[in-house]
Amino acid sequence: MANLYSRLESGFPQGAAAIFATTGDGVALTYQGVRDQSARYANLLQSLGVEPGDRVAVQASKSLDMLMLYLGCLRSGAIFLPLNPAYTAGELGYFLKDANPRLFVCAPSSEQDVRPLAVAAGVEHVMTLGGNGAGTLVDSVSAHSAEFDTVHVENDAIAAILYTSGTTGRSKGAMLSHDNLASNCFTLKNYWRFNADDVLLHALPIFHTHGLFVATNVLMAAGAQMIFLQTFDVDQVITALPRATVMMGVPTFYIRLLNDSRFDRDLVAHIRLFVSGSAPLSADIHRAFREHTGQVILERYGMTETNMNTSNPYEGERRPGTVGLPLPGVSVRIADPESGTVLPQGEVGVIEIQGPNVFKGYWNMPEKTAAEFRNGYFISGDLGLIDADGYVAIVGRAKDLIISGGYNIYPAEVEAALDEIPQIRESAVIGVSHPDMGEGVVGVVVANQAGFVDEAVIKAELQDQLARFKQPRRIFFVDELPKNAMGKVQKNLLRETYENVFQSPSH
Ligand code: MCA
Ligand code: AMP
Repeated sequence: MANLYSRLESGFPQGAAAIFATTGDGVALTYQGVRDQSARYANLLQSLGVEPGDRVAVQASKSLDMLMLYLGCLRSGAIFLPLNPAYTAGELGYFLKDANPRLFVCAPSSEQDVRPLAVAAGVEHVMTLGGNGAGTLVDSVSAHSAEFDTVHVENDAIAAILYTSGTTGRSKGAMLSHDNLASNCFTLKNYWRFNADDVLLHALPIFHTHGLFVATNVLMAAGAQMIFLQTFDVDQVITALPRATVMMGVPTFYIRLLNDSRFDRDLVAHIRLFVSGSAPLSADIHRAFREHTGQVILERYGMTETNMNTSNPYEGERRPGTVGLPLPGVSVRIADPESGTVLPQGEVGVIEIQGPNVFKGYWNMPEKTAAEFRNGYFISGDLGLIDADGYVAIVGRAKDLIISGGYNIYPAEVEAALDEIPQIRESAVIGVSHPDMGEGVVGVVVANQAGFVDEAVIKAELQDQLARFKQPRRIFFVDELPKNAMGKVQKNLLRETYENVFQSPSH
């Protein structure tokens, strides 16, 4: 099977002027520029001794250079490993040790702090990349040739590793092959009718499946163009929408747009598709969006490990509160969480997935990988049902997971950080309804008799331990945590107690 880049490139428009991306600053990159720059990055990687299968880790701001580095990795057979810039040094140290990249690319502003971590992890090369074209990586790449013969890769060759947290213990690196990514992006291109006339509004981060693979790969497969914004900024998005034909986002994007008086029917009348995913889009927001704009958001469902699994139809009913139908080639079934027995239609169970989209396993964790498959299906940890018309609805989670603004937060990781604080005896972390982020993180703690501790102290302690988005936005003190007979914290009771804490506008 061919390299993903070769498969994407075969759909690139031929004309020298065909635009790939325009940034918020008006900088344009053509498809010819993509061919040339990705070749330069592939040559640079080879000159550094990066070999097929070597990891190239990147923790930097969103930029077109970062995307070209991604394509350079594909072309040279290296494994692209993007990391959220919000991760703290402690979190980063783990990823570098675990993935052992040959090259680590960081922001110029953090080089001094993170270089020692890279050295300690045995990383051979450290280079820098700023969001504005600055840094040693960009300086070096210009000296390289714009000619490169994209390498042939084996069927299961890994194209990227994306870390996902887990309900217990350490983050796991999900290995995605060239075939995984190619199958999903061509399926989505056809399902969502992407074509060379499309202009995608891209305001997502590019260190996750959504912004990197779903948005960028699909766009390239169609030879379409994008408006490439640094972050989701309502003003910039509203300015750009008149030039776009498609937008992809997490529910928070659509909630924020609906709250802005400039966002109206006329502004989006020409848009052919709004896609939502990464977190539940409530049926209320779906309906409010339709009433306000006349546009019916298309909700789809995916995971880092599987890419996209289901989608509401392009033509046909997009049902609020559902994630649509299994994508062509993807098999979705509902199983009993304990036994794995497939349940009758309409019953609630754990969603299991099989198909060419499903990843090759967790990096260096064969046992964890084996534990998450049964009978050839990947166990998603999401609870759902399939209705009589085949639509999948997600009704809950078997995994203890919080999704805030489209980012996953595992309570176990936050609890471990809280429990490290000497003045805390024990803690429980829950997600409760948040009007902007969908769910917000709440910490409930029992203080040690001996020590005095308040919310400010705890927040200060967590600052260097956990990425900001994982930190509890509210912390409550209790004398004891509610527990069942087995000694397990009853999080459902805590969720009831604190369900309204984010309902005031200040949060
Ligand atoms: C930023 N903060 C957050 C989040 N983002 N806190 C909780 N949850 C978040 N998602 C922190 C900031 O550091 C800041 O901290 C404070 O919250 C307020 O920031 P604010 O300006 O309101 O946030 P923002 O910068 O506007 O970002 C919100 C956002 C962003 C636009 C929703 O988080 C985002 O782009 N989310 C998309 C995530 C995504 O792409 N997920 C896809 C995963 P302080 O006040 O201390 O400075 S892929 C996936 O899930 C699967 C495969 C799928 O199906 O797609
Ligand atoms: P991640 O591990 O970041 O890839 O997140 C994957 C998880 O996001 C899934 O297991 C779901 O719990 C959740 N998710 C993604 N899309 C949707 C959606 N449309 N509705 C509800 N949950 C979703």
